This record gives sequence, structure tokens and C-alpha cells, in this order.
Amino acid sequence: MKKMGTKKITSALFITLFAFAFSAKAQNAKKAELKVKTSAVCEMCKTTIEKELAFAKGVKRSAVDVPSKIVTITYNPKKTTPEKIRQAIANAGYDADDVPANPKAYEKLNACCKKDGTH
Ligand SMILES: [Cu+2]
Repeated sequence: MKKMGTKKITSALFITLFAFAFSAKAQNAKKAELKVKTSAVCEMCKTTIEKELAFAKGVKRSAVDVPSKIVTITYNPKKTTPEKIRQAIANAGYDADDVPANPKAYEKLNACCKKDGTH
């Protein structure tokens, strides 16, 4: 009787562990990482891009590394796509990989943020 009890507990524990592993895997599927090369040149560009992405659907987190001009984006692949994310960056006035910056948004950028800006 006592042995049976232990077995039950052990199998219950296994099931719990399985459930944990499974849910962790399911959560991973909702997260993907994307790296996009932009035309960011300064801290202000970083803020502009990160703010724009904060409002983009499906984007969980974004971080611009100014020296390398790379934006690392954590997003939900069920809610958005790399294409849409690049488009959001382009709409903010910055190049995003092969998507050119939106000219109107680019015009509105501070002079120091433009590609030919003096630094
Ligand atoms: Cu800038």
C-alpha cells in the first residue's frame, strides 16, 4: 500500500515536470529574435527606433546598439513578421536591412540623425 503511494507520487511528479517542460516549449514558440541593420547614428536614433517599436504590434522588446547599428528585437511570430518590423523601423525614418527609410519620416529627423549628418 505504501509502495503504491510512492509510485503514484512519483508519476504525478513526472507528469508535472512534463507539463512544465511542455509549457516552456510552447512559450518559446511565441518568442523569436530578429536582428536588423539600421541607419541609426546616435542615442536619439536609438530612442526614436525603440519608441517606434514599442508601439509596433507583436514586438516585446527592442534594443538598438548604436556602434553596430543593429537592432535586436524580441517579438511574437504569431502576431507580427520580420517584414512588418522592418517596415515599422523604415516608417520611423531609418533603413532596416534592405527596406529603405520612409522619406517623409526621414525628413522629420533631427539633423544629427540623418545619414549624412555631421558627427
Ligand atoms: Cu540620431
